[in-house]
Amino acid sequence: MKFKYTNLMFVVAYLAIVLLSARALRAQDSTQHIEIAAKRFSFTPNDITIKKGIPATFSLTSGDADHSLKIKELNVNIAAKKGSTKEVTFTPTQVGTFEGRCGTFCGSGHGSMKLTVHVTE
Ligand SMILES: [Cu+2]
Repeated sequence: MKFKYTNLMFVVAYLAIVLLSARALRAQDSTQHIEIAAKRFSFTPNDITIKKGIPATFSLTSGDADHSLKIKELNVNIAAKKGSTKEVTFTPTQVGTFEGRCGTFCGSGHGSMKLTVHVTE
């Protein structure tokens, strides 16, 4: 039987597409990266939704002063000095709505410096 080069190329191309899309899907699912800017007296964004069971990286950048972010139930506690960025990676294990607060006294409005994290299925 005559070897059909074009058929082989078709099979190779098909397998490459299948493998690459599987890898792209995995990469998409592998980490949720959230950048959070802290300044007196708010976080931006202040309403974040992440998925349960998928690692999340929170990257906190402090602008005008030292700030931190504490979310007790999610075991998040990161402090970023003025002008710097700190990261934490964690995997949420429970669905719910959780409150995060600034844990570093940063002035008169410090107590109102909050954000909300929703963990969904
Ligand atoms: Cu503060």
